[in-house]
Amino acid sequence: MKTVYSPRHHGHSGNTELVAGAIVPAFEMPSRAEFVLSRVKEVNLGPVLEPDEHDLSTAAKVHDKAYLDFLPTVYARWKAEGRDGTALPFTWPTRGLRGDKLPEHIDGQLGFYSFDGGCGHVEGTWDAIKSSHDVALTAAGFVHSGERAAFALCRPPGHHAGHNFMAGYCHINNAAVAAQWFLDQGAKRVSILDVDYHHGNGTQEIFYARNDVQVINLHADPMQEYPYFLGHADEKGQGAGEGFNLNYPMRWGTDWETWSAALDDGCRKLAEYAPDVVIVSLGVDTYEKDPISKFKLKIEDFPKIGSRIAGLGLPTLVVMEGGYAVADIGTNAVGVLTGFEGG
Ligand code: SS9
Ligand code: ZN
Repeated sequence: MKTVYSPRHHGHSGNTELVAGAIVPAFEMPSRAEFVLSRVKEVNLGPVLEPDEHDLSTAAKVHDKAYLDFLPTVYARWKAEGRDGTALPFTWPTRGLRGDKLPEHIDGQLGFYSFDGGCGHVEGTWDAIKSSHDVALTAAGFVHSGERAAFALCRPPGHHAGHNFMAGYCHINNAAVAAQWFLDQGAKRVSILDVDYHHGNGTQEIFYARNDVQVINLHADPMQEYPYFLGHADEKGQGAGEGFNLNYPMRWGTDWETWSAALDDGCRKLAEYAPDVVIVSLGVDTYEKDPISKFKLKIEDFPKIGSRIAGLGLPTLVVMEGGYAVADIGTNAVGVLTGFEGG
C-alpha cells in the first residue's frame, strides 16, 4: 500500500493547548507522524510519496469560504498584536450570543471559528494544515486510479473540524474533503468509517443532511468524553440525510469484545449502503495506553480492525486522525494497515 506523507507537518510544532486548567504542550505533536512513518518503513508497507499541491476548491465545498480564508491569516495577525507563542482563543459564541456576526479583532475571530482551546496556531501551522489536506487528496487520487487502498499520513488530523470551525487539533476535515473529491470524480456513494476514540463531530456535521456520504462513528460516549456535545446514538441524520449517520457511543473502559461488536455492526450497515469507496478515519487513541483516552484496545487488536475493514472488499482510503501514546502509535496505526493487507 502506498503512503502519502509530507515533512511540512513539522511547521506545526511547539504549540500549546488548554487542558485541565493549564496551558500545556499539545498532545498532538510532530513525533506522532514520525513514529507512524518509521513503522511504515520498518514493515515495508510500500512506497512513501510526497503529496501534490491541490487547490482548496474541493475543501470549499465542505467548509465555509470565509473560514478557509481566515485560517492562513491567523498567525500573522497574532504577531501583528505584538504576541508570540501559540495563537489560541479564550472566548466562544455560545448560546444567546451572536453566532452570525464575525468580530474584526483576531481574538474575536479565533473564538468565532473554534470550538475549544486545542487548535493553537504557530508560524508554520497553516502550511502544515495545507500539506495535510494535500496528503489526503493525493492518496485519494491513488485509490481513484485503481489502487485497492492508500494511506494518507495526515498531520494535523481533521475529523473534529466542522464546516466553519476548528476543534480538537483539527482545522480542515481531510476525510470530508476526500469524500467530496470522490463524489466529484463520479462516485455515487461514499462511506466514512471513523474509528478514532473521539466522536468525529466535524464529519458528522458536514454530511448530516446528505445521503451521498454515509458517516459511521465508533467512539467514547459524549456523556463522558470530548467532544461532549455531539455523538449520541439518536443522531441519525436529517432531511435527505436521515438514516445515513450512525453513532456507536461506548463507555469508558470499553475493550475489544464490545468495541469489535460495534465495528461488526457498523461494517454490516456500511456493506448495506454499498458505497463506491470507503474512507477510514483512523485514530488509534482507542489503545489501552493512550494518555488522553479510556478504552482498552491492545496492540494485537489493531490488525484485526484492518482485516475486518478489508473484508468489505471495497476501495479504501485510510486517513490518519488521532492517537497519542506516541511510542506505540506507529505500531498500532501500521498494524491496522498490515492487518488490512493480510485480510
Ligand atoms: C486532553 C484534551 C482533549 C481534545 C482531544 C481531541 C482528540 C482528537 N485531555 N482535547 S483525535
Ligand atoms: Zn481522537
